[in-house]
Amino acid sequence: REGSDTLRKKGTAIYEVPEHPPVPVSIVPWPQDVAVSGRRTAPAGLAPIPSAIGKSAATAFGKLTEKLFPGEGLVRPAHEGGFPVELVAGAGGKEGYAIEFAADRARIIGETETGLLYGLITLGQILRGARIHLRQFNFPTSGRIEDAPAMAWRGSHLDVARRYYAKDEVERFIAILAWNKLNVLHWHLSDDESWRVEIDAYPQLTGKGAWRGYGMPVPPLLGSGPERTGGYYSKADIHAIVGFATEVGVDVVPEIDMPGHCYAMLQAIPALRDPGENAPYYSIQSFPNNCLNPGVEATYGVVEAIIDEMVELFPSRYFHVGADEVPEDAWHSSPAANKLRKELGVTGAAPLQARFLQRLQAYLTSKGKLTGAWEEASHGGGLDRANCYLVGWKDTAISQKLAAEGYDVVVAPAQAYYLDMANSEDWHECGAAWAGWSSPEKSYGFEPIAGWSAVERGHLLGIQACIWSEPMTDRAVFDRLVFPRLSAIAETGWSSNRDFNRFKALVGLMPNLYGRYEGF
Ligand code: TNX
Repeated sequence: REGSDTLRKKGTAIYEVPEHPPVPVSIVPWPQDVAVSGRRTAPAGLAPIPSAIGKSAATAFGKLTEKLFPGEGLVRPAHEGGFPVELVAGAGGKEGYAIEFAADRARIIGETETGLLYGLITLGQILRGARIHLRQFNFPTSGRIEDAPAMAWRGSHLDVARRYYAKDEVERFIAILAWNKLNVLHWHLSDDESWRVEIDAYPQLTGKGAWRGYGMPVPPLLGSGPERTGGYYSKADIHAIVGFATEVGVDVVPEIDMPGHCYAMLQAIPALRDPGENAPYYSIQSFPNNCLNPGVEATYGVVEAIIDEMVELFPSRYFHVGADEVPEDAWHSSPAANKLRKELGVTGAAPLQARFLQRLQAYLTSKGKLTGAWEEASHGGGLDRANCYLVGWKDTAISQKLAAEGYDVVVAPAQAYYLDMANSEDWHECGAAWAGWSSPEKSYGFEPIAGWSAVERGHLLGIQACIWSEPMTDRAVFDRLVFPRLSAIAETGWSSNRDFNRFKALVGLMPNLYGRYEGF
């Protein structure tokens, strides 16, 4: 058998395995302060021991590791040789923790269950590193780790409309988020291609809108068998998914994309179209007349009934209403829209869209929710800034300007944080390229808030990756596009001291670029 050295000389090695990584323990995202020493055989497993605090953290850690690394035995009771890990109350804030190492035990100190869970995740990563790369990584016997996140909102968006992800896949993804200390799933549940959430008041939304072949004008991207033509999440599925996410510290923010990207919804409920509209307009993705019409009064009742059901399903403070990519000539031939234009004394699409969004926001506010939207929600009059946040996806200069105007913002620039973009400029790489390509190094090195003033930073909630699913034809493509860039973004959101060489050494040793998620 050829050894890795031979393969490397022949130039076939995919990544370099550093003999001496720049850090002795494997942790991603890298903690605030690591001062550990000593070295012991990697323990057989971790045995979390809750005190007055830590019970939920221990349970969540068990579920997480079982989902991500089944059969690895990361958790093992102390009487079966598990390494005792005391979970105790102390300082740490909302998500921070400290770990103290001794030869025969460790202690995690935290103020919240999430902080303690994050301490366990760090310890689990250290254990896996020491097990799998025993020459390169240590399981320490003394010293201390102190940790807390740099940013409050560390998320990923996931588009399940262009591609259906089964419940287990969504939960696996949530587990990966938690393992990377990401704390928000922005869940894109509807689009032109489909509607994915069960709504009792309008069963046709999923009955018709969740499946390919309802009359969409572009051919399905997949279509390789009946099981892949669609699907949706029942209310029970959503309860289970949100319940799991909550346990592992992930806030699930649902998105129903409106008024644009609504072709599936309009196919399912054609009564929402203005019958007098007699000319087409096209979305950037070529869907004709795909926007809910702000001049059709019935729209508001339907949307409110949908929101009523969804706020029961999603406990998050936030509800995202989309607002991206409404064509400039939307509703140009609609008598109902033109009537509203006349009443408001406006022209074009943006003021009508703003009017629509303002009504949605007022409704969501009455339900106790903060309205989320893509950055275009600021067009044509904008939203009530006190009760919303915007996701900036174009140039970060726009996010900065929105922050200066008083909007809370989440920064997710397409050129660096859109994980559907290809990893490299090679023509045969999978992934899209309309926003350019982004290597892991480029995503890692991207400075989302360079040059922002203190006031602007005051309106920064944080950052997120966005995963659009047009190119996600299968798991291998998904993994290749999403990893390790998701972890690169996680480290930008978490760590106050970034270092690409350290990141690269850790990722290179615990690869997750190809095949199934390997973790760190
Ligand atoms: C733009 S970014 C979109 C999505 C597409 C994505 C593909 C944004 C808010 N809208 O509808 O899926 O590009 O990269």
